[in-house]
Amino acid sequence: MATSSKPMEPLSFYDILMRPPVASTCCSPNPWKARFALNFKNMDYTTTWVALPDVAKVRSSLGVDACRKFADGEDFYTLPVLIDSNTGAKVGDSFDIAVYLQSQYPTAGSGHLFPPQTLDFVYQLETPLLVPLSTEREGKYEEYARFNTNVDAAFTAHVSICAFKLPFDPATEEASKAQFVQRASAYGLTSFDQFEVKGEAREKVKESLRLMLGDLGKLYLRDPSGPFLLGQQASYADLIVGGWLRMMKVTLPENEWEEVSSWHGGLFGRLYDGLEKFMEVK
Ligand SMILES: N[C@@H](CCC(=O)N[C@@H](CS)C(=O)NCC(=O)O)C(=O)O
Repeated sequence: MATSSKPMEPLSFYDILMRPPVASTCCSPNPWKARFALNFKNMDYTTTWVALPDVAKVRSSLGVDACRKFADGEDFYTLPVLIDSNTGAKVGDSFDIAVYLQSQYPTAGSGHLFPPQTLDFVYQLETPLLVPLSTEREGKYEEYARFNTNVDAAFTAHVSICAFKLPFDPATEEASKAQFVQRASAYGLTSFDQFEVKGEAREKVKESLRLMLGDLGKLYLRDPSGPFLLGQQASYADLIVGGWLRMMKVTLPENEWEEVSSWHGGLFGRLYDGLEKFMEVK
């Protein structure tokens, strides 16, 4: 805990800028997990919005090492980053941010982010991801860390139906799209239009998403009082899933989001609605 008599400085949170107004368009899943955690803990913080092509430059200038690598081993600079000037902490990974908030501000806001629970959701990737996920950390809250890795893999495997409708900021839209195309060039992509997944191919991804959500949903059926895994008590595990649901809500056509949120008895729609109390964009 910050124990000095000095008033607490607001924390600085860095997220990726999308098309204004950002409050309704920001949709990067990992920054969302961190925002959810900040709001859960009722922290005072400000957001710095970083243009997508500037993420590497900004993260480096903050002195925060990359926590992801491209398939060729090159550093992949990402957000979120959280800086806490009250303690001097600089944290550059959404999971680490939640762990930091829990250890530094244990009693703040809605309580413990990591209450003990079994999170045995396993997702087996059929093909390697375009950009590998961060390496799973060992140490505190391993059950949650494993869940985070599996949920990230499960949603990333279906993110192809989201990419085309990402609400890029117009000022850097062309540069952002060029960056995406360049990353996917190993798969033969040469233009952003090729990111659009249509027709039968889209239906196939949606069906696979429905099945994956059915598996994940089994964990939610253990406490049917819902909408969270532990019934009325939200935990960081719900916030992890919520980060990805938020991306889908923003990037899927409205009728498809309606479908996703109604699958499996409306489980994920209820979860999303339940998380709205932690969705304030500051
Ligand atoms: N393990 C990291 C992953 C962060 C990450 O992949 N962030 C994405 C947004 S969700 C990013 O910054 N992408 C930048 C880009 O695509 O250039 C975390 O949880 O913070």
